[in-house]
Amino acid sequence: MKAEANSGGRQADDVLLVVDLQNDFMPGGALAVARGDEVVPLANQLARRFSHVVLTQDWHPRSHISFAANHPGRQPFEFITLPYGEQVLWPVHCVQETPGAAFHAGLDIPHARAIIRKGHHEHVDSYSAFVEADHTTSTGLAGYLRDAGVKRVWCCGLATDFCVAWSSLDARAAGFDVFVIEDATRAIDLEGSLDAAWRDMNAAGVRRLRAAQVLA
Ligand code: VGL
Ligand code: ZN
Repeated sequence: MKAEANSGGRQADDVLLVVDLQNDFMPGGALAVARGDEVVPLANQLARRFSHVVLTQDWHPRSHISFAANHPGRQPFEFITLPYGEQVLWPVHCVQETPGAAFHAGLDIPHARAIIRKGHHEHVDSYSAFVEADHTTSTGLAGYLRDAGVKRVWCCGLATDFCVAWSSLDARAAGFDVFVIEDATRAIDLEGSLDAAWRDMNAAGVRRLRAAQVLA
């Protein structure tokens, strides 16, 4: 990192995107990510270096198409093909207004400016905070960030290989410089998904760095 990027407080053209630090993704949750809780204090620490922080929140209706329970005879972690492409079938998770969809109690980012809720359309999943899985429906986040003068998007949270990866790839596609703070993420790693995600992120020019480089 250049010294300039390590200068403590980040400027108006930076945003920290804190992805899905919700109870259902924590150990003991419905779609637990191993050691996902370890990311929470680090996200809090990182957030203190950014004046602009946006949180994302996976926010599904109970009838959501990504839930194996809504596909008779199917089990969690199977793959199916939907009109918009391949979809992993997940355990029921992050149902709107349930405790599992709430942010981890230790998340402490009072100055977060916006919360992007995603996956709220019954028939379309959305790992990405920018564009839903139909590759068409925008959440509005890119326009919001552009209007706020943001040029660089710094990502942390869960899960590295799903919502963090898809969000960072879409942030790149929207023209932002993108950084994934690797040790402030944890992965699901389903059938090689973590390696595939890093391959895609590297190919897209997403920069991979450690929290210490941001906090230095
Ligand atoms: C996520 C699977 C399903 C994530 C959300 O936050 O990475 N993964 N829904
Ligand atoms: Zn989900």
